[in-house]
Amino acid sequence: MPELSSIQFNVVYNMFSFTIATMFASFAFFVLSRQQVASQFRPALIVSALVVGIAGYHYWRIFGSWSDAYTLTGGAYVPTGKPFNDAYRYVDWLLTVPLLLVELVTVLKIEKIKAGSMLTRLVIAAIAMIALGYPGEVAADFTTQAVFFVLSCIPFVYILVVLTGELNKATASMSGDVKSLLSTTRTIVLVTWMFYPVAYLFNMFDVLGSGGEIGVQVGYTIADVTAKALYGFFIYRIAKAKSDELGYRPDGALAV
Ligand SMILES: *C/C=C(C)/C=C/C=C(C)/C=C/C1=C(C)CCCC1(C)C
Repeated sequence: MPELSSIQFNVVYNMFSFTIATMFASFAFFVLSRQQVASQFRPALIVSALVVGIAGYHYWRIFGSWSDAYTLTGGAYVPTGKPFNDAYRYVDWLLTVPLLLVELVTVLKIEKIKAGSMLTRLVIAAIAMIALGYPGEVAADFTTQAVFFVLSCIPFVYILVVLTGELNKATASMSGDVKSLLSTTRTIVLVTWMFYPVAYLFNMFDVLGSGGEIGVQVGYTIADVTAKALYGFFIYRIAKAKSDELGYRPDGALAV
């Protein structure tokens, strides 16, 4: 592990801290706004809450691991010898990526049988993508990093192709607010998921210095906040717009 300047160490430290706050605040929001949507959309909000709850916990552990991995000596952050644990992130993805797919399929209103088999294929591809990414993430040599990058991109491209197709179909079949919200959600998914392989490349090509460590941590953190919390908020808005269309009124609200 390379030595870090004070700025490098603190950028990552503060971003982890901000992410913990965002994930736990989002957890409270998704739990508390359940009553704002009709009952058939509540499972999607519960899944959103699970995703940010799991991620908040893992960021707490990642934050601790980062603090333990360095110590301030003579104005620079030097490695303490305790390795920074990358595995928290990959374990987090193994749990949260399938849940994010469940969230999306739940609000898309695809026939039950078709949704089930599609979800199974997507989840298998997601697990393959993450499992193939990990050996490259922890490898120190360029060749290993590049080989596992390419392997992981195969299921990744499959997921993007399937999701884009389904989202385009679903968007075309909807109207009004739901349509425009769904089209924004599609953009959020496609752009934020692209961020992960890009952050991985930051590491491979040592972007932002210090062996690529800073670039990759900053990239994954921004991607996680948008792919989990912001995305969850759009899922909530889709559920709310669909509930409004159905004439649902939250308890105690005036029917106007
Ligand atoms: C909440 C976490 C999410 C949405 C994580 C998504 C992760 C990816 C799309 C990761 C993709 C990768 C590649 C396509 C190649 C390099 C290795 C990975 C695992 C970073």
